Amino acid sequence: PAIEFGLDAPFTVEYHDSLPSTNARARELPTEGATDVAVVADEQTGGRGRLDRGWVSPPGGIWLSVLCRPDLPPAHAPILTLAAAVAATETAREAGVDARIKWPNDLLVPGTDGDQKLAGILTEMEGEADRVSWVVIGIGINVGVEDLPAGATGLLAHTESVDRRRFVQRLLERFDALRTDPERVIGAWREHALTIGQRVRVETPTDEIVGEAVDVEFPGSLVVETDDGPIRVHAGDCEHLRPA
Ligand code: BT5
Repeated sequence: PAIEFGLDAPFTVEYHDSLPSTNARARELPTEGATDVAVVADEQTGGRGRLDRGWVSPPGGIWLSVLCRPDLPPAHAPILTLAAAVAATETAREAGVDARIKWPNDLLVPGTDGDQKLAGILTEMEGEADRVSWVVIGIGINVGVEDLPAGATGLLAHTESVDRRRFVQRLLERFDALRTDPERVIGAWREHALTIGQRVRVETPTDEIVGEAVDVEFPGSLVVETDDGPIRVHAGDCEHLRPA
């Protein structure tokens, strides 16, 4: 691995031209005793989404995984996914792209043909009952628009040029500031959310919840107002969220 990304970020940045998956690489690092490392690749050959879905990762995208060892119980770890979503959204918005957050982990850009997916986040962790041992937060942001699946968009569809190194730097700075500030994460998340106020249908492994998404609560649950009252859905339980 070449460590020559040249960033002065609050994380050690490990850059690769090509990897199967930056998350898979970052997951190897805890055994090497590392923390606060960001793994960046130009291309992924086996990019992963949630729930064994794939993530298309052509060259030139922003494929990034952050390894950290937060002092958190595993049940609170979803706040870090939200922190990453806020960091990515604010960085995209700074670059002139109208990114919004779809709960729990997607960045979308609203358009005339509907919302298009700009980015996704995959969080993986290991830990004991009361304390996380490590967390890897994988963030995939499309830059170019070629070779993407239907329904996807890239930063370059919405802005003239993207300095990926600077983008990663700004994203990591924001994530670093947010990771210990859950109140700001929830506040900023609400501000950028597309989901709040929508009628939604959430599929979980055991249930289908239909109602109005009214809020997000620490550590990242969606509050859905149903005919039977409010239901809190945990981020990890969401298989699909669709407009209802
Ligand atoms: C996600 O999963 O949205 C999480 C994606 C995380 C990717 C990053 S890249 C760096 C790190 N290393 C990895 O290996 N992964 C992380 P999910 O919500 O399950 O969405 C996956 C679905 O999005 C797929 O089933 C496709 O329908 C669609 N999809 C695949 N590639 C896409 C892309 N490049 N852009 C937009 N949508 C895509």
